[in-house]
Amino acid sequence: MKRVLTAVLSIASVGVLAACGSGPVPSGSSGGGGGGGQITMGFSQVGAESGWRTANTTSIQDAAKAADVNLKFSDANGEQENQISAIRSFVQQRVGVIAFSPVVRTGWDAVLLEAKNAGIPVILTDRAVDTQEKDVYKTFIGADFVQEGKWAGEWTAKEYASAPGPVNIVQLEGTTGSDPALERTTGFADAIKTNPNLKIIASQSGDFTRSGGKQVMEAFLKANPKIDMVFAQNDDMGLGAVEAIEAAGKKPGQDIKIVAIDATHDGMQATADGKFNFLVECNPLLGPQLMDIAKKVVAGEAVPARIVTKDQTFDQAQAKAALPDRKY
Ligand code: GZL
Repeated sequence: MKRVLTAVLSIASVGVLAACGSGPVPSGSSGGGGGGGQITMGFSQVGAESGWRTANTTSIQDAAKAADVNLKFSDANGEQENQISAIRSFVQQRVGVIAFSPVVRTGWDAVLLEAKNAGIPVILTDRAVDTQEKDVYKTFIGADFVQEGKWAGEWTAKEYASAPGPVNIVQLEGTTGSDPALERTTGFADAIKTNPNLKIIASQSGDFTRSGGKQVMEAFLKANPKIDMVFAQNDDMGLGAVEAIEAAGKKPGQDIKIVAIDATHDGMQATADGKFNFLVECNPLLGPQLMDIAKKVVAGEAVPARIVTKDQTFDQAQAKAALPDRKY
């Protein structure tokens, strides 16, 4: 059954929900926007670690061009200190709005306060932060990662409902401390609790990369004689696991089942080919929504505190049917 988690808040309902900010941003307070002129956006991107990230970057850059937003784009190569430096630089340049995908959840208070004190609004995209500071960002646009983990776990519980125990599962976690890794772990664990035969016998970060997934899976295979299934928190690590499983002389999708999250082209192809058994989408095409919200924020309009992007799931038949029309 194809499930679609519809957007909890659409842009159209902007007027309905209380803004999270402390009211309109004075449009004259920053050089890069407001007052009807072209908006300048400073964007700090995590890096280029996965197919998802590449698609996300392309979406943001294309959407900025289409929306006539002057985009200052910085790639942090996976390092939080690079993101903090980039945000500081955007503040010094007096951009009209700052947006970023935080590589990890914590450690942002100081730089977010600097942006707030400079009167420059901040938008979170893709990943959330943990902060006690009030009104340091206007909204968070991104998926519900707990739900994604739950869908993966619910499929697993169903797939092995009548299997004699124990069912040995290994988990390839995303970047340590990142919002998607923490929340997908939570969602998956909650969902598999329904079947006591399901055991996570090993769990380690592959840092959302294909090479990371392959290295960790090689170690799991050496240390665990019986592995029934892999929960890969993104396609790239799942594809790395496929390489390791095949190198060990086993059949991915058959001897060892694989459930993954992202649904990028390569993940969809692996699912269509039967090497992945179930796939949860995490839509990376956040660019158009980001530009629309940024214009509203710079204009001082109220925006929803949280915008959840919609996801869906794919089994092999659904992946085969969807592949020709996929945009990433
Ligand atoms: C999810 C995103 C994650 C993807 C990975 O929104 O932050 O980071 O699942 C990417 O592929 O590296």
